[in-house]
Amino acid sequence: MFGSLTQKFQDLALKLSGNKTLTEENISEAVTQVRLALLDADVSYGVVSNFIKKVKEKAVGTEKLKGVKAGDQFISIVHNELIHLMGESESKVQLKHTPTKIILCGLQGSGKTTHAAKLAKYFKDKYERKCLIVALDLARPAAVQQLKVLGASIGVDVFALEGETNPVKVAKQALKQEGYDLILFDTAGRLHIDESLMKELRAVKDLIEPHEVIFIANAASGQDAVKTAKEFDEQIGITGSILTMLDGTTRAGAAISIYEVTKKPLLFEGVGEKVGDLQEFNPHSMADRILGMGDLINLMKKAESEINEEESQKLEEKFRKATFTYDDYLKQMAAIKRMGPLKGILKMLPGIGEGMFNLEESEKDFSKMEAIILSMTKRERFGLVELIPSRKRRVAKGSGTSMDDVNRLIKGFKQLKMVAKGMPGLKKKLGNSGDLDQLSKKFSGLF
Ligand SMILES: Nc1nc2c(ncn2[C@@H]2O[C@H](COP(=O)(O)OP(=O)(O)OP(=O)(O)O)[C@@H](O)[C@H]2O)c(=O)[nH]1
Ligand SMILES: [Mg+2]
Repeated sequence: MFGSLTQKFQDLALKLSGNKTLTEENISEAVTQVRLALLDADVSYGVVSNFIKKVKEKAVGTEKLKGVKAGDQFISIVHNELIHLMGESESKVQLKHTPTKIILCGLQGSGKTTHAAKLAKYFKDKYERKCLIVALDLARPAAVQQLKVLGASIGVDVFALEGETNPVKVAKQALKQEGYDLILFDTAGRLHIDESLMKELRAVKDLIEPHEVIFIANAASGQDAVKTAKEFDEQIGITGSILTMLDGTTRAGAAISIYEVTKKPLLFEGVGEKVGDLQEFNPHSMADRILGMGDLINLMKKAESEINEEESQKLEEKFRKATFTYDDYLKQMAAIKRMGPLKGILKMLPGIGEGMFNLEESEKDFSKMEAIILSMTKRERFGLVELIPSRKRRVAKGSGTSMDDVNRLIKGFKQLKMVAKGMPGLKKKLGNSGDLDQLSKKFSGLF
């Protein structure tokens, strides 16, 4: 997501690592690089200047910590400031009212309709709320249809008035619907902000008296998203934002500056076209990702719901005793597979990223993998005998796969074993962020 930015920050830490202390002189190049990296990622000039000023003050004014490399300390200061820039703590949509009324607004194609469905699914699945989505985008006939299809796919009711052209009238009828805990209003978008759109939104907002007005920001549009957020906030009054299209963009600018500009919390991030592709926004986790630390927090949340605590502990033990077997490998791959598309999940892990092993292929070939492991003898599965070529040929034949497949599986197994063994280093890498012990414990338990 933030590929080039991440690489730049990692290079910086390396360059500074030879220094004993941070001084105005030795950080000047690093500071310039941070400035360029942020500008390159489309963060606005004003936000960058402010950010740099704070980083400089902290870096020069902070006493160097014993045992911490100067480069790491500098990155840690940048990390903290990034968190600060994105709002410090995780913000949640409050569901105190019945019904809680939420308006989604934003420019055309920013993801309003899709995110109305994603939010409904999220509140339904996670908080068991009965949701209604109201179609207030009457400009395009296809918009109502799009919502109905989405609603049906997640089992959520959609309210629409066929033939009606005034969104205020639709909203009025929708508010009379009873039995819902949460009502989400999907509004029309425009290519640019114009007076008629703002007028329509103000009228709708006055009638609905919403608890939240969420701005849907297309992160791929960089600084434009930030300018638009500011404009919507000034004209309509927003209560928070959702960053969408984060899966497709390399310009992190919007992500970084919307909070700074509106002072309204970033609530969620949209990371794909499917209704399940929604994550809670967490400034710590986003800062980790920007600096290339992987996305532990999100991974942990997914892992927590999918991986059984007892099982993780057993596996952790196995790793320590180096008795991790092909059977365990299969079990873990199955657990990871349950968590969602492999690629998305494993990319979040520090040190794995892309390229280490072909994740998409692994997912596609999961059943192949299962067949290969089940074709091994018990001794082979427990790693008691070396898988020499004649054994590999037998396994390939028995599982209806090729030697290449078998070799790939062995390679993946060995790599995973290696990554898992390196896990204690993870704790050090992450410094002192939050529930670290628990996180790294869970993390190593994953494999
Ligand atoms: N990759 C990716 N695509 C997304 C995401 N959110 C939405 N989309 C896609 O973006 C396109 C536009 O999304 P919509 O939800 O229709 O956008 P909208 O704001 O309702 O658009 P209008 O109603 O025309 O103003 C659709 O093709 C969605 O599938 C996301 O987080 N990532
Ligand atoms: Mg729409």
